[in-house]
Amino acid sequence: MTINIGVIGTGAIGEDHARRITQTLSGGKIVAVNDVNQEQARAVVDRLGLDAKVYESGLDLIKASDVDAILVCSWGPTHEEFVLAAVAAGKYVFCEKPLAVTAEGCLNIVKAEVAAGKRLVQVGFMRRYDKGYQMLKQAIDSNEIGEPLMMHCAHRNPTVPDRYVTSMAIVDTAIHELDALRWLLDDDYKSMQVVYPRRTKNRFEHLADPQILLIETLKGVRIDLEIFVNCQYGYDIQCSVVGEEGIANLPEPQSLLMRKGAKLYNEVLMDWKDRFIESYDIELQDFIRGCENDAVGGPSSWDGYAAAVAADAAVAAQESGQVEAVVMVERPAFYN
Ligand code: NAI
Ligand code: ISE
Repeated sequence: MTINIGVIGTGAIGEDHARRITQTLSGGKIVAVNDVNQEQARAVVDRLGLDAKVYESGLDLIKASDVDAILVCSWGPTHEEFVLAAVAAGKYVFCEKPLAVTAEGCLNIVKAEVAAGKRLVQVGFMRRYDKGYQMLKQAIDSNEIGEPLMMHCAHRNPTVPDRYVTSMAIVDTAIHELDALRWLLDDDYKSMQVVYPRRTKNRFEHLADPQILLIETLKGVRIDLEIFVNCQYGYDIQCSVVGEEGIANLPEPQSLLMRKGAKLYNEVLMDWKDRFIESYDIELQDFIRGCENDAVGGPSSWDGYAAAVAADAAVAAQESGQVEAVVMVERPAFYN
């Protein structure tokens, strides 16, 4: 059985996902693509040698009778409309983060999916598929380090483009931790606060960088998350869980231990595409299997909503300098 897939947004991650579905994974075929930049869409079709129709409109692609499932890889503000259209068409949809740019938008998707009566949406929170994060979760769930008390995390990018503004440190970057940490701890958030260390000179004038997000969960776990998107030296993701009986640390990505020029060192990756390459492969293979078996799983619309509520509170905290409460609606039984 082959799942015919349409990709909306053929930029960096849209092209990468189309490549992995075509060259690495099994069970899926890209039959349709769309991008507001049509030349971009055509260039991706050519580069990857796809046998795919280029649509002028994402909504037409969703309606196409030969498209079974959709990947939404366009810019964040466009996600809600495309995901809602896919759900209305009864089609499976994998949506890159964020599910929608506001909690309200995510809730619209949650309501539409509940009304549809079955899981149709998988959100691209790929860290849940990363082996290192899964080992951390296993250590927590098996009580190997006792009850988690604190976490120390860092999300560092070498650089970001100048369109990147201060709120994106939360809604574009920390959103990965906002999902992964509640999943790791099986907990939800109570509050968010943001404090600003001395700013790096390697940033744009309009961007506060680095930032520290201070999080409290409902069970009382305290988390500090450094977000440093112009750190220069590499793409570096750190996560340390301090428990009552021990500490579990996210493993470093595998790399050669070098002895050279009187130094002993490991190289640091520079790109998120390389750091999480296996996780992206596994999450999308999981999505294709979910489509085949009529049982899409993985991070849900509810998880997209929970991360968005936390992000909204964190952005409010960036602006107010205060501790901001995280308040969610009641979780529909559908997602239990
Ligand atoms: P990008 O800018 O490279 O590509 C986005 C593409 O979407 C562009 O080609 C743009 O023309 C197209 N687009 C924008 N509006 C559209 C519309 N209404 N209809 C059709 N196409 C439209 O951006 P990138 O880095 O690929 O990010 C895309 C999404 O993926 C974002 O939501 C981003 O947050 C997410 N992302 C997720 C990552 C992860 O680690 N899971 C990594 C990078 C991005
Ligand atoms: C990007 O959109 C991603 O999702 C990456 O995983 C993240 O590390 C980066 O900060 C974002 O800009």
